[in-house]
Amino acid sequence: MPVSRRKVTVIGAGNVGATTAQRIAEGGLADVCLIDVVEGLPQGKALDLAESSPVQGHDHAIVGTNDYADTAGSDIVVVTAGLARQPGMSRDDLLLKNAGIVRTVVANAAAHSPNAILIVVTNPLDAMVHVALSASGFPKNRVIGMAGVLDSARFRTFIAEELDVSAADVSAFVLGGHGDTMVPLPRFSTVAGIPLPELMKPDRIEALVARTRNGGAEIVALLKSGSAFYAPAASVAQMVDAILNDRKRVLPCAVLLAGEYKVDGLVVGVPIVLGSNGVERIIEISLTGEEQAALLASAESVRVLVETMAKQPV
Ligand code: TXD
Repeated sequence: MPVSRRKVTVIGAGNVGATTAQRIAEGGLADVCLIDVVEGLPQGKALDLAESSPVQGHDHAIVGTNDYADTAGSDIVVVTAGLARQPGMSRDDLLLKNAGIVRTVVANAAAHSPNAILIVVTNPLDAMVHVALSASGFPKNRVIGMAGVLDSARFRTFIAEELDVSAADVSAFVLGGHGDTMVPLPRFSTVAGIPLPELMKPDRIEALVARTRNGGAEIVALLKSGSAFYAPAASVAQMVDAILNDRKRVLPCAVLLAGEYKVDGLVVGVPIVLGSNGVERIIEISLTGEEQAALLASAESVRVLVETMAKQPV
């Protein structure tokens, strides 16, 4: 029996969106619909990507559009639409502007793909997952924020560099919100199973943790205009692969908690099992008092954003 082709819509044909579309198609994961509010932009990038397919040797369709009708029947919708941070601009400055954009695009996409799983990328990430949950009306297992995979990838990169070992052998865990309140957990970070504190002095671990927290800003400062997109797109593609292939990957993702980790009704980054149902389960690990306090502080900063949005509905 023929297997129907999988379809992923990527909303926002900017840096993260277009690179994500490329990774999904060239990675053999799915057909891609790239949509943006700017006329010609998604069409042009999709055509350019499609014209690489014979060279790359894949046959996934990549279509660009400004019309949500073309997104119908998507298995996954990736939301990157919004404004990117400029130097000196905090993620939170983007809050109200991007909340309006995310609300509109998610409502449109959800109407055309009522069974899709949403992966939210737009910043401020955790707050935008709240917006996507309410705009879609989807259950919480189908609305997932991408931040932890990226933040832990940055931590892994810095650990590998410092120890001069393969990044492939480094695994790292980062919990909490995306931004200054993220909570990297060195004791759950390992090199081929060896806990990081066995391999690195506390002051060096602290330096790498600080660099990870500042990872997005470090790239913004270098680029001068725009923000990171290669590692963010790679992180989204890994989540898309986990869902479409029901891999049940254990990945840190931003999801709505209902009492887990003593957080209720707020979106926070925690380890989840990611498979064809989206969030298959949330993994609770026991935290030290200090780690738990850092996670709760992170959740509180999300609460502030959610309350700000409630006061100024978009
Ligand atoms: O870890 C993470 N979650 C992040 C988040 C990592 C990297 C980037 N992160 C955030 O993703 C970033 O702060 C932004 O909020 C989004 C997208 O970043 P990107 O670098 O791709 O921004 P661009 O290049 O400016 O692209 C945004 C596109 C652009 O083409 C706009 O025209 C489009 O979004 N846009 C829209 N598309 C559809 N519909 C509407 N309403 C719309 N408004 C803007």
